[in-house]
Amino acid sequence: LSEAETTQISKYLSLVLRHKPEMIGLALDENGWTDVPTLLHALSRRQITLSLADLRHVVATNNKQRFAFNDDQTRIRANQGHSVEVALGYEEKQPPALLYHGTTVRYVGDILEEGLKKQSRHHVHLSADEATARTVGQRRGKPIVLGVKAAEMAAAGHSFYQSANGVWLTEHVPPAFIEPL
Ligand code: HQG
Repeated sequence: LSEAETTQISKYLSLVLRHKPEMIGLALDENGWTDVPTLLHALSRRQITLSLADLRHVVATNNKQRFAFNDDQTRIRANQGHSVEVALGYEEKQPPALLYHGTTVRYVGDILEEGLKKQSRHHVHLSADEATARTVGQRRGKPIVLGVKAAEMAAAGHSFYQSANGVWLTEHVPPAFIEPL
């Protein structure tokens, strides 16, 4: 596979494994997995002929590690970014005392009033360090970093999870646990 073909296949895989499996007649299980032979067959019916070695190459060389095989390599899924409902199996974890949320100054008024909401994602995203949070906030304008009293929240019964790439996740952060730094 050329680099261009590899990128093109990766984009197509993101589309079917995150958003529209039914487009090529696939189904994902509740954890987002689909069968590798079934995937290869479904692709070949759409004139995308890939060997198992090609698919392994696409997965291994992906710059953001967007896909993963299961242990015996019979199933594949996207690691994140789904719009279809899947449970990726994040484990509940005790958070540190303080986590950070990077946002932009124009959202702060609303956030302090109604808390941090997950908007279109599956969770509110929190960072373990201030610098990472600042980078996240910068995507949306003049950044500001808010502190989240995570250990206190956990003690009050809120669940926290950590993704494979280190992002902290929770359902909602009530205003009482948010402190401007
Ligand atoms: C804001 C990227 C008004 C919130 C990044 C944020 C991150 C509110 C925006 C990851 C609010 C949602 C997540 C409220 C929250 N009123 N605004 N009550 N509550 N907001 O993109 O945290 O490339 O869904 O502050 O690196 O910015 O996708 O979340 O500004 O890790 O892998 O609503 O996305 O990673 O924006 O970013 P987002 P986020 P990926």
